[in-house]
Amino acid sequence: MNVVAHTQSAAHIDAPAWVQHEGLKAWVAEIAALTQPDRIEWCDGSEEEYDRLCAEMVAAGTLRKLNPEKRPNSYLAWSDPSDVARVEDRTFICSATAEEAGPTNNWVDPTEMRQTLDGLFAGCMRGRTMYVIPFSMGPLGSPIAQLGVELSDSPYVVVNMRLMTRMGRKVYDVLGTDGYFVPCVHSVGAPLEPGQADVPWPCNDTKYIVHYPETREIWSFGSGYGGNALLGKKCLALRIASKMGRDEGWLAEHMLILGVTSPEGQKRHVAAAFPSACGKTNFAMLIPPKAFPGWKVTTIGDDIAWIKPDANGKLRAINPEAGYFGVAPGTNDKTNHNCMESLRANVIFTNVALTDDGDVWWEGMGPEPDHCIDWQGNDWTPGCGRKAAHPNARFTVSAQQNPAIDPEWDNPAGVPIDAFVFGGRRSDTVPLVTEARNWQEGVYMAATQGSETTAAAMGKQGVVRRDPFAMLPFCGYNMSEYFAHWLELGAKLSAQGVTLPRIFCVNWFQTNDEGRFIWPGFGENMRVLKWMLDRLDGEAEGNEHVLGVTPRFEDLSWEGLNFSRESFDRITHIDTAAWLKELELHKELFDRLHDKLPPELRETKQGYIARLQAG
Ligand code: SAT
Ligand code: MN
Repeated sequence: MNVVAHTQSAAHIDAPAWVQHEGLKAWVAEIAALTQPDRIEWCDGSEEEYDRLCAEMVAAGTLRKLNPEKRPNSYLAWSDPSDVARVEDRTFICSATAEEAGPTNNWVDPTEMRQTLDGLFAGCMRGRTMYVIPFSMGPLGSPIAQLGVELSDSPYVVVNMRLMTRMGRKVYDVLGTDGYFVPCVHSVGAPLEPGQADVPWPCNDTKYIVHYPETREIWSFGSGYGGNALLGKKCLALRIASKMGRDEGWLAEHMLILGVTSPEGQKRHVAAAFPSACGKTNFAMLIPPKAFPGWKVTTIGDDIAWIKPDANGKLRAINPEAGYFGVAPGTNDKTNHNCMESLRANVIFTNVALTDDGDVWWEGMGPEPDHCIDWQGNDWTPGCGRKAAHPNARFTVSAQQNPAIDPEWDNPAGVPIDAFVFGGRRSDTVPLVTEARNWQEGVYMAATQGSETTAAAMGKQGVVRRDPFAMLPFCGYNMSEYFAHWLELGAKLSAQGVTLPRIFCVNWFQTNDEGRFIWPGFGENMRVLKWMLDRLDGEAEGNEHVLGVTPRFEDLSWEGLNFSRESFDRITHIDTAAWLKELELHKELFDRLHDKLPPELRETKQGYIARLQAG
């Protein structure tokens, strides 16, 4: 049904009767006229559609069906080796001016970028199907949620979006005849000539991940992988939504959300931001140790939080996503039992290894197989010198498969946030946990958080990469204005008499002289989490120092864990000289952001320095 060649009218796109939105139809016709797909398919989000597309991708060699006895209803995709991760250097925030994008984002004048993209997208879907993918970020109809429609020529994107978002026909019920949606255009950038054979993972060496914050549009070209292609995730739910939040008085954050229920039944909610490789998914699915009988940790989200003040000013959060796109390597039954349970069936794996019995394997999953096929399709044996799974190999799975899913995870009203936690990976200086004295000092800590680069893992002094709020690659506007937004929101809510969430800063990653982690982490982080929650009730003591409050050894519960006072003192000690040096390093970040940097941050820094020097 070659319906679209140079069609300008909505009449020729064969929209099904359940699509009643004329604006959407006109936009689909416009994009089809530009990209010239052979066919248009209006996705309904049904299981039948999912199964059919997966079967088509198996036939095309894009997916392998895994052994149904080992991994029911699950698939494995191997990407092109050039298309394995987000491409930050090809990600652009095309606001009207460079200042609005700020010094931490790539910026190109929007007029110029539109010209470039018009050229790239012209005819780019020839020989392919354009899928119309309606989705909701957040519970359908929630006042915090947003709708989007992604037009993509990748069936892999369709099936992943069905797991990662609320996708399908039900979105049209909310959208109605004239509802607002964020338009997202995606192409792998690999048109096919008549008769030309396809490859298993089409993509293009030229890649653009482009955001127009003013018109709230997303255009992505050349990649079929993860956040480059599943446009609801980092593009919409963080870059575009952070800008919406600034304009409208709410927050779109790179945060997990978890619930903690005490044996007495009191429930608290925590939102936590960590840069990549800090065990975010593990923290979101934490299992309390045996010494905490009756305590329960439940997952609302593992990656993104949208947080809005309710009518009383209380900050309430939803997880805009409906699935997990998590890193597979390192995940196992000990590090994350709940995650492994989530992955038993109905999973799409990308770039992990295929075992001889038709299952999957990755580094750190468990015992090495004697033989498998690596993520590039080659034979792999232990000691061959290559990784079997790509280090950024992923699983895509519906959140509903998580045995620790929070009963409120889909509540349109969200959950009330009691505490924010910020963390990084630091081998020294930053203590296990610190409660900020107030909102402003908490914002300072979050703004200056960072992780050591891998040089540290090789035993050298690592270089700290600052990653403010873990938002560096995800803030859709000027990072300095983002800090100001956090400060203003806090000030506004305080002025209304609202009790703000407390802000804590954690570091699970201090190392000893042999370079080994001192703190056991994982489930044992429950001990720190409990201290934080007890602080909210005024039930936990701590040592107040120049940066805030940190527990003393006797302030944590140690039942069931053999951890020495000496080790604890080492990972909670405030080293004055190290902190003076650390604060000096923050200057680099502040200099880079100096244009619109809120003066409160420099004042906070001066306050810390003065207190440290006063000893
Ligand atoms: O590829 S994603 O952007 O979805 C995940 C990540 O890189 O953080
Ligand atoms: Mn993330």
